Amino acid sequence: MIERPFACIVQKPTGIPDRYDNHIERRLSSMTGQFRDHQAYEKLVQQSDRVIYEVYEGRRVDDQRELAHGVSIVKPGKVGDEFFMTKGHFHAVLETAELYYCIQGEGMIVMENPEGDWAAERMSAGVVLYVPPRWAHRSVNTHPHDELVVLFAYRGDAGHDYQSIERRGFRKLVVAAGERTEIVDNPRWIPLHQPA
Ligand code: PAN
Ligand code: ZN
Repeated sequence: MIERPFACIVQKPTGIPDRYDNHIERRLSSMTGQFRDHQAYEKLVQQSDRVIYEVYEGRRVDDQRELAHGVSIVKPGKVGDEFFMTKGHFHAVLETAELYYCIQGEGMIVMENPEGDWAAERMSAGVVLYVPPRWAHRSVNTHPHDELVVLFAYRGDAGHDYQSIERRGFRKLVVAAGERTEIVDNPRWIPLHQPA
């Protein structure tokens, strides 16, 4: 249990909280198979295996009374025409929700449920997004230069199921079409619940 109240400040312009317990860096090489242009992906990984997002977590307590919380920072950039993004996941305890608050930057949260319904919401400074129980979620940075900084909170014991997304991807991808952002079908997506 976290015994005492505490506050922290998300510093500007870095988006890094002035107190945190855990810092996670995810590099391009941890996203094998997720970007649709495999050649562009391999080339970029070989050129430089960049950090494409970071997470600063507050103390995580695996307890349903607590709220896991922190800040995720997705870097600007693309693999081919597809924007940098997080791995994305369902919660291991599927029936748990999450709240996002966009602090700075521009992007999109792409979501889907096990039945294959999907949704995408635009994020910019001040947007609050409620991700209901059962919906997988992924953050995508659509800005050409700025980082996407998002505060998150979810039930402490929710856990993460990354495997389902690693295996079949998200139904929708977010790509650049000139100056515009487009949501397109993922050619390798397979429904989680195939009809018998
Ligand atoms: C977020 C994510 C964070 C990083 O805190 O963990 O944005 O994305 P991945 O976990 O998909 O790598 C969250 O949704 N937590 O449950
Ligand atoms: Zn989550």
